[in-house]
Amino acid sequence: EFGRREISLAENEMPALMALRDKYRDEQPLAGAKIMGCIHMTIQTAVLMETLVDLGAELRWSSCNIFSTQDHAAAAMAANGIPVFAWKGETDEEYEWCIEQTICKDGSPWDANMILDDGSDLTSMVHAKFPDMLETIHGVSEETTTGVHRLRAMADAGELLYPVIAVNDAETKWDFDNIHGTGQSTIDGILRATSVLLAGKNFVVAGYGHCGKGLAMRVRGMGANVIITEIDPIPALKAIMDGFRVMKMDEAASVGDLFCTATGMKDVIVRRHFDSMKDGAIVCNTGHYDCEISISDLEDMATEIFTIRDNNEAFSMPDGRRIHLLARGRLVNLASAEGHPSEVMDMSFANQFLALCRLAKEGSGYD
Ligand code: NRN
Repeated sequence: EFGRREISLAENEMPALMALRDKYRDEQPLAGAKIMGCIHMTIQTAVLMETLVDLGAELRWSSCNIFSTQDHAAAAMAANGIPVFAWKGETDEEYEWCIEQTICKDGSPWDANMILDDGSDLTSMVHAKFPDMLETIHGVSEETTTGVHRLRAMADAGELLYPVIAVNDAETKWDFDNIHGTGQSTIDGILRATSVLLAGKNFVVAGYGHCGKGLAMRVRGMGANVIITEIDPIPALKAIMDGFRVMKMDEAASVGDLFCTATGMKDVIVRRHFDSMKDGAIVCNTGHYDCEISISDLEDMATEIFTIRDNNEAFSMPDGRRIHLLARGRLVNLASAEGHPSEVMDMSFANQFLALCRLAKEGSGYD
């Protein structure tokens, strides 16, 4: 019931999806569409899922992160007869198992013909373990920056065997979701895990892409002194001209009170940075994968690790300093809060809907 109540609230905040339901109900553009979905199983995703079903699709669904499922959203989908394999706090093995359940029905691959992916873990698994399905899959609509990067790398290597619609690259997705969604939901995740004062603090944002820019803009609004770290001179110059201090992480590590990575790269914050951080420094990540902060370095250095509260662990250093890691370095906005608000996901998911309708219309001949 709780999930259904929140879904009905979200429907009022997602007018684009609701208008698309009305516009296309008679046409049933997704009749015959059998979609495997791998994206954060949130209330907003539930509204997208029920839109797809309303317009004809059959779904099997998992989340694309072990911590991002909102269980009441997943329960509402299950109660509505939609096969969903997702819960908050999956192990890495359970995560793989959940994705496999969306590929297989009763133990063998079903006749799925489309994919909705976020980060392209589902695409990777289908290509690696179920290559026979590739003939019947018209293509994938990919939600996020990291997923698009991975798919482009697969395509460049000649390994991508079906078409991709990069939903992330739609202006009405990245210029709103990545900037304004990430800005608000990342602060939300940090505050739920720490209740820390942001005003007056030195807040280091690693990466000045769309997500980093949105986060920097919002954190400045909370009164923090924002420092940007970058490896690319062009976004670094943009950050300077947007009025932020810019430095390398080697320098920022000793200045920051809070750190959040938004680079999509790996090993952005590593041992030598932890060595020079202040006592009580708070470190987190809002990128898709948990590779941006070196958890293994932090674990190797720590004399003691203990949980302060949900999504907030203190790592004690030999010299007595304590460093706080939020959500185990996994995307803090969805692991420690509820991801982006409905209004901005409405824009992203309207694009997802249109992309899936295009894949359904073009069918397997799509170039
Ligand atoms: N509430 C949400 N539901 C949500 N917040 C952010 N995202 C969400 N997906 C479902 C995704 C954004 O679109 C995470 C993706 O990585 C990002 O592109």
